[in-house]
Amino acid sequence: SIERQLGGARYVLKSPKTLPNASGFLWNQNMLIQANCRGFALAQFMQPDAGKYVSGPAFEAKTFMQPEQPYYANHPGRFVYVKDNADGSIFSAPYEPVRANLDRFEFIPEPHQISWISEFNQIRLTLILRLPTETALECWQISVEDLSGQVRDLSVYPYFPIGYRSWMNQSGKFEAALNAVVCRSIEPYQKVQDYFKNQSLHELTFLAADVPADAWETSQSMFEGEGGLHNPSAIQQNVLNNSVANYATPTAVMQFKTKLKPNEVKQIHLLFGPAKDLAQISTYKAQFLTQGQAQFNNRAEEFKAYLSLGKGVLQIETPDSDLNAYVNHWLARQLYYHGDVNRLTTDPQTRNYLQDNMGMAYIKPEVSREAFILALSQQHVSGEMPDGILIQEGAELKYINQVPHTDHCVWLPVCLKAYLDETGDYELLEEVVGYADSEEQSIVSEHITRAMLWLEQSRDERGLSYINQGDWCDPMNMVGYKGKGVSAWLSLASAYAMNVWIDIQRTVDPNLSEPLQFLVKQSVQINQKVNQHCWVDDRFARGITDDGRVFGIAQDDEGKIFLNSQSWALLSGAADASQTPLMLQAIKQNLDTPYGCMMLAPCFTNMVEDIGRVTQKFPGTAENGSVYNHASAFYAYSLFVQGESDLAFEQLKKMLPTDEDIHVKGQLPLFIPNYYRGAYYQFPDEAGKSSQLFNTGTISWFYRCLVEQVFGVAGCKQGLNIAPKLPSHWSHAKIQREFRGAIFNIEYHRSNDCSQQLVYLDGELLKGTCIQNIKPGNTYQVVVKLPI
Ligand code: CEZ
Repeated sequence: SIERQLGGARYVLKSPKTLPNASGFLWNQNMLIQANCRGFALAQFMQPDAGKYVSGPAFEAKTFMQPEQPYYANHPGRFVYVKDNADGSIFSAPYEPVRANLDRFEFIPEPHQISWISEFNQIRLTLILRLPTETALECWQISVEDLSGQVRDLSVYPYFPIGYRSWMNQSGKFEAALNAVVCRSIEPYQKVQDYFKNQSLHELTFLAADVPADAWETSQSMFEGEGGLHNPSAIQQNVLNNSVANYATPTAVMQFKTKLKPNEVKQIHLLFGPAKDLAQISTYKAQFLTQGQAQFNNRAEEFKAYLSLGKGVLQIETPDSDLNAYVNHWLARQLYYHGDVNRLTTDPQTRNYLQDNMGMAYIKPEVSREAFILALSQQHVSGEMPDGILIQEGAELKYINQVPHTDHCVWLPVCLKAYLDETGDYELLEEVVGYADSEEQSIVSEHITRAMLWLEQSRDERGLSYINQGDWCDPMNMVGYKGKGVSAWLSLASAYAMNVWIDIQRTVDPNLSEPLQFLVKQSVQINQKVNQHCWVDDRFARGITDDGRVFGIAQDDEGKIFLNSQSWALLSGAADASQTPLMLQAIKQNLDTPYGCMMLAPCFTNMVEDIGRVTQKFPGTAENGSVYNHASAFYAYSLFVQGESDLAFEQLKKMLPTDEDIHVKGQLPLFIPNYYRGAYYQFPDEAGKSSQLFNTGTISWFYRCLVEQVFGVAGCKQGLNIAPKLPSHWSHAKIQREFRGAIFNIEYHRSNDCSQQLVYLDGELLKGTCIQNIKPGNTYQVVVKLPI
């Protein structure tokens, strides 16, 4: 029931029941929408903070995009009812709310649009959703087609529920001059200052059509009547009631009476979204709705043009068709989404901002450059980085960014390394940038050295890093809230970050300055201290609590092993040759599942008051022992660096749904989700299920692993370094790699006639592994021979 078309550029899901939560997502500069195969949808737009323009029937929390969103009958969605006026039979597209037994169903997510085909009773309804590239607005095309060869007399009713918007003031009515249902609400508030703040909000939600509506309904309860969503009373009537919703839950429904000649197709175009006032709706209509299909098609062309600016630097042809499909059509897109609109927040978490921009180095490096500078301009003179980066005027640190986390400095050199490799832009290190809390200015290098020194100092008497109320693991908030607890992971990550920074600095000048020489010693010392205090039996513990309890060890009841401590010990050099196999064995035994490695195990089933909120999450979800792909990506990266390439590749592959496990994961391979359910041994029934959430730091690391490790085409200061780590079962592969303005067509072959890697550049054997003197605009042919 799932078909991959165009090499993976298109998927067709042929039943609304096999993967009921499968979804696609579209975004632009001001909005984001995730729509699932059955018609349910979640959308956000910027005003300037992320807000919603429709709600569920109950009041909702407002934080970030949630994993595993539960859908229910009244959940926001975009639906179209169709009634055959001759016999009164009804169905709805795509599938909800009527859930009729359709003769044909197709959910077709593509990079630039999402569409659905539903057939019932010899009527075909095709819905297509597109977005403009800037405006927070949904553009819909509804096509109704007769398949019976008879004259048909139909009523078509788009039903776009608006939901419970406000306990202060909400209403809905049809504005004839606009041919639109317009619903109004007032954002509930109590503080007088919020009245002034709320002036920027777009408090109208409208549905406008290019075909005059014959009738409409704006009250949810009038629409449903006694029939309910499966068979709404309003639709059982000949014409809708044209009611007004005065302080009642509003909805947007229109009726279009349509006579079709045999095999005729008719189209209706709709705009749906938030607006400030009626004038704006009329501007939108002029801009997006007056020329019917031609204008609708422009949306596709524009969106494709937008996506092509984010196409990345890698196209692949490998023996693995699942990997090819994802990498060639979806990976860069998911990365571009993160890097271009920063997950639609105004204060991205610093670690997310830096890692998303690490990925952006492969897409639009000039954007990464600006992002690093902006982040550093918000650094404190002490070297400390803030919890979030304010990327818009007037933005403030909200939600999780008001909780002090201690890892943000780590990401500076780690992410910068990928950027420097990709661009060779070492001038960035010389840029002068200010600080948040002083008039002082210094060059980027000095900023980062200070960040490293801050990490060095933020350690206790044992030499381990304070965790405060969290590190990379957001909800690990009670290990160190009394000011004493330490994080083994952060200690290791600090040592690794220092090492990366020292290497970068050595490339610039082999004679290290005094602070850098100091850091060389300290990173060695940190590794020693972690070994001394946190190595227990066959693993590195996760930390030591405020009261001195070492946790994340076999002696614990739950949370006996944490993946991140092991991965980063491999990266930092803390693990020696005798420890590594022990750790890998412990991971295999405790954490490995068919869907990837769990982040910790066994998952916590009870609150642990000296670890914190993470232990309250449901076992197997998110940080409490899911297969948290971001952590799996760290693990994969650390394995590549260790030379465990096959095991590393396996981690990457498990992130993608394949024919074997797509029904367990419940998601199409259009994006890598932030997690798959873990708790493999504790809750086996749910294990493997996708969170359906496409916001994740995984993507940048996945891309980096492919470029730098699998295909071994990372840049260095002098040029392009060829050092592939192809999975051993691949005998060949082909890629196209764009790099510093040139194109490299690279073929890899395993062959009997070589005992070590041989690189041929335009037919000539290359001395060493680095291709130098690259001329932008040139195309190079490269053959890489690898031993079997
Ligand atoms: O968010 C992510 C963060 O955006 O969790 C990661 C962290 O490194 C990322 O920066 C691991 O903790 O508050 C919470 O409980 C959660 O931790 C969320 O913030 C979490 C969600 O999974 C959203 O992606």
